[in-house]
Amino acid sequence: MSDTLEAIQHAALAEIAAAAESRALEQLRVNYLGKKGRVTELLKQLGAMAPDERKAFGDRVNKVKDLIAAAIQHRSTQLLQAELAARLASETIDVTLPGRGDGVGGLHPLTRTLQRIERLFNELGFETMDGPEIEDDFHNFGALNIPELHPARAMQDTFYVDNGARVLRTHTSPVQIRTMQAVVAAGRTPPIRIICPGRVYRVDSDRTHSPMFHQVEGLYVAENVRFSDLKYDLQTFLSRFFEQDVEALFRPSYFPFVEPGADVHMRWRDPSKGPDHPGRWLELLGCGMVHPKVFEAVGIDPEKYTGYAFGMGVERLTMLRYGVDDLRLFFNNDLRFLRQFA
Ligand code: 2U9
Repeated sequence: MSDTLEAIQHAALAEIAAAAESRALEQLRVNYLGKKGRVTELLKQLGAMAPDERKAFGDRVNKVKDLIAAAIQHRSTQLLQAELAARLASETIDVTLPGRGDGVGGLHPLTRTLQRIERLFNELGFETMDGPEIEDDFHNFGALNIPELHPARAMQDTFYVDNGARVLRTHTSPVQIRTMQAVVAAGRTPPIRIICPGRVYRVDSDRTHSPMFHQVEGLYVAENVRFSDLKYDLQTFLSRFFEQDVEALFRPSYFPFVEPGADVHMRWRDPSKGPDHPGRWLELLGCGMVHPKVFEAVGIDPEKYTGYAFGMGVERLTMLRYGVDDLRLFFNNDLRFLRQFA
């Protein structure tokens, strides 16, 4: 009997020491100490023994049982620590590796053009102003000499809000109206020299028109402002914007809010046709002398002050400067297009 007990103890301790993973150890616990384990089977023999023999043998078996249990516990701790160390070693991440998303981004081509136009006019003494994109009828149409039922309203069809009580502005001109009103209301007088960049809305959509686009409009009001001032300032702006001696042509045109009005064209040469080819006239923007009715609408005396105004489409100028032939590319958010300007 006692040989068997010693043999069991010896075998158990050797197998426990040799167990290479927690699962094998658990199997050993079942084999020796489980319900049908080898140590448990020995305890079952106690019933058939004489009382004095039973106590002595019971004590010995229990000691072996405790010994094996302690050995399993000890080995289990060792194995868990080793397994943890192995996992930590294999699952480490190298925090010094470079990250994947290291692109720096860039400004949208329209933003670049807007900032460029704004900077050039700021250098010519224009202050930047902005205003609401949802406007009332007076600021978008009435004050600009576009009465109800005027055909110019059809040309500037837009999106109506509040059952037609308000509109998405069709140009940034309401900002100039608001600025002049604010000057009058504050008891101040011209000169006023401002540019108004921003989003505008019209019912228009094709390769060169989008229902939302960007304008920069300018206004200069003072005593004795003349058409020649307008020509000089626009000529200066265009040459700086296109970084060349732009040859500009002012061709009479009609806008309700200016009189006289003009479209400005520049000579556009195709390099492949050589320097002697006359090129063609390309329309860039519109302008004119502020209509007296506009001054009357905001309470400025048209006998004392004159002014010029102009308006340009930012998408159009961006297309010309960068050679883009489809305006919708600006709004598709295709990185293959946008990256070229970053
Ligand atoms: C006030 C008085 C007059 C602004 C002007 C134009 C001519 C013009 C177009 C250019 C391309 C609009 O974006 S576009 O389609 N604009 O041709 N704009 S005069 O005249 C004003 C503005 C405000 C108070």
